[in-house]
Amino acid sequence: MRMKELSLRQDPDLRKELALLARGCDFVLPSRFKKRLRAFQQGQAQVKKEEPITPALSESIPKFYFPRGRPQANLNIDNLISKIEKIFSEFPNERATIEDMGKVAKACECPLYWKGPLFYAAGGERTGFVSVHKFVAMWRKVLQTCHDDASKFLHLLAKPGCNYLEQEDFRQFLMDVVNSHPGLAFLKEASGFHNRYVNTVTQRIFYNVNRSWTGKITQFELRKSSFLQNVALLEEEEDVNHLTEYFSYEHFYVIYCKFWELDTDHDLFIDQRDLARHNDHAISLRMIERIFSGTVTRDRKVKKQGRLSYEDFVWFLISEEDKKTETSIEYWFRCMDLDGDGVLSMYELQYFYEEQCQRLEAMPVEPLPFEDCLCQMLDLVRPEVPGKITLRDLKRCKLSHIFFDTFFNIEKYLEHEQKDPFSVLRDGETEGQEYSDWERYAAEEYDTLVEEEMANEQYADGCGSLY
Ligand SMILES: [Ca+2]
Ligand SMILES: [Ca+2]
Repeated sequence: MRMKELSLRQDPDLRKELALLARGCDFVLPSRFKKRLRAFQQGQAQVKKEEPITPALSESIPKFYFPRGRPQANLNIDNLISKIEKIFSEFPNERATIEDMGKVAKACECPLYWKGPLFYAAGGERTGFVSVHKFVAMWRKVLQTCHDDASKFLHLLAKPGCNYLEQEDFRQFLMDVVNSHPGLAFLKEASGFHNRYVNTVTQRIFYNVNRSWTGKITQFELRKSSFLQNVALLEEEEDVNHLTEYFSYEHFYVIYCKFWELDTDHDLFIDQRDLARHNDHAISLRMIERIFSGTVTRDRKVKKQGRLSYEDFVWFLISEEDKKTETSIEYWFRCMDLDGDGVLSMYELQYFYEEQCQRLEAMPVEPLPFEDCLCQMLDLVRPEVPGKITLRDLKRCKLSHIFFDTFFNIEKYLEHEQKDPFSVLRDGETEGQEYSDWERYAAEEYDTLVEEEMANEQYADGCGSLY
């Protein structure tokens, strides 16, 4: 019995799962782990009966599964509540408006910009204020049931009874940021842009946080991401442009202007011909077609109606300009995996390379024969199973951007070709890199757009007047 228990303990997979659970992760254990966990626990129980009790084994297994965070020891809820009641006593009729909620958030020991979610979770939207009783009842329940920031924030934003967040759940929170953050004060006059900014930030949240692509952010995903740290930073950082992961206005401006250029009739949708014009037709038509196939877009009508929404364009542009992130690698992998079997096979690579060859010949540049290109790429990716490139291989190789550009972006492919191989290898080392490819692109494009704007003051339509 002891041997069996030891071998389970040494099992690296199980240990990893246990470690994750011990940190309070919220996800369902695969059944094979459940079985092994049960066996492990039963093993422990029998050891207790059969063997002399040693101190280590006599302790019962501590609770390690905390779906709503690990409860804090000595948490005095009544103390916390009395602080909040004191703040409410300062307000007329002990009612707080949205403007008062900053003080309430601080009394709750929350980051300042939790004020919107706190207000709306206590029903403030209906009456325009929250009473002390309603607020305290709501917050007491949160304190009793949610034990860390991810769990509390999700509870505040989610629809009743839901344990995940969908895109619209972020709306009120983000609108409150737009309405009250000093770094976005200039947007006050331009209410038409509030929605666009909120939509863009929402897409960026899902792009970075919703690693499962389900459209539903779980507590586990929220906890693992940098999002709540960024929400906390909104309080200290007066310039939202420094928060480049989610909230940067400049990044929004770049994405929106890039879309505006392609969306010539400004109905907020683009078709394949519009998207093909991106970056001077750098992306192959076969790839453009794949983007409209429904494999990487949230809007279900993309394939049927042949048009891409602004929200889906946000995903496209970030993936196109930074092919080193996990989401981006998944994005392009999905596009290249024509039969969806989870492997890029030779015929799929050849399908995309054919068009690259035709385009090179038209330039005219003599293309590398497919076999030579294939050798180079296999050398670069070094797949675990020879000849079969998986998502895992591409994430591991650190040069996924070169791989993808070789197959569908003629301009970037030629750029990589002109670099010496050593600088390319250095490029692959993203760790320690000060700016991501996306940040660099957004900064350069923003400067260009502002210069253009200054050079042409008469350019007054659409996004022209909003930098
Ligand atoms: Ca259009
Ligand atoms: Ca495939």
